[in-house]
Amino acid sequence: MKKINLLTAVLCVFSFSTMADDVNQDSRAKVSLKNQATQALYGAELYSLEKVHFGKFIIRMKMLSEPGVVSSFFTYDNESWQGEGRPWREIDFETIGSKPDQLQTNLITGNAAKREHSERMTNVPNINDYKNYTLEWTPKSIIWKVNDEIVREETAADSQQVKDMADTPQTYRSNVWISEVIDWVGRFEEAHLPKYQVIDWIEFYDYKDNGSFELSWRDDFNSFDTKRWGKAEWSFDTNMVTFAPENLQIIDGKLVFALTSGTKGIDKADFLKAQK
Ligand SMILES: [Ca+2]
Repeated sequence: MKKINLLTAVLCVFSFSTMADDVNQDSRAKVSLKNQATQALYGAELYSLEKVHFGKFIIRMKMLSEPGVVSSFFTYDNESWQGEGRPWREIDFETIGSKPDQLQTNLITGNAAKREHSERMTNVPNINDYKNYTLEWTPKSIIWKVNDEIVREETAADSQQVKDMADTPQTYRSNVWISEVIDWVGRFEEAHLPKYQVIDWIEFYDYKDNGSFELSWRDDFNSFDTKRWGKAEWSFDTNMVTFAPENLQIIDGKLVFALTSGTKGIDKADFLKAQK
């Protein structure tokens, strides 16, 4: 009897640690209560037309930390969602609205049927203010910085995900949306809308074989460059908003992403008031 108890105890410890490693946005989505809305919700997504393979991004951005909301900049292999053995490839900066001022960094590999996550949370005070977000992606490492301070570093020596990420060129994207998964993002308050995420500028640096980065382009968003960017018009599983081109507009040299309820579009006066 004693032996059985000991065995049970060992198994419990083992399954607890396994479960802890597996708790992520996908596992939470299976058990969580869901956010509700009374009207259609709209968000915005910017996506690149080109792909890059390694490089450095610096994004001057006001993220949106708000219950229920995910605000992001990320790289993504566009074919990931299709599954059928295709790998999933994604590197994320995201706010997670469940707690104020939380930045989630994540690598997603595996495939659509079983995504591998490595979510990490970092406290970033006043995350709703402008900050510089830097992503450095090389064959050897992936580094996330906020205002030039490293908040996370993963190396190919220690992370299979960093090795896996190196095999596929990726697009780069930014979006703001509302997740139905309360256990992940918190309880959404429809009355808080409209809300805004803002990008002032983005720089991209090519990765050189000698390990250095070289400035390739900078976009100040004084106009919308249709040769570089597209505006999404779709949604996806667990996302309560539809991405609407009307909710992604340039206002006074800033790229504005709006979350709205009931109607699409950005009320410029409301946006400017919200920036004060
Ligand atoms: Ca600008």
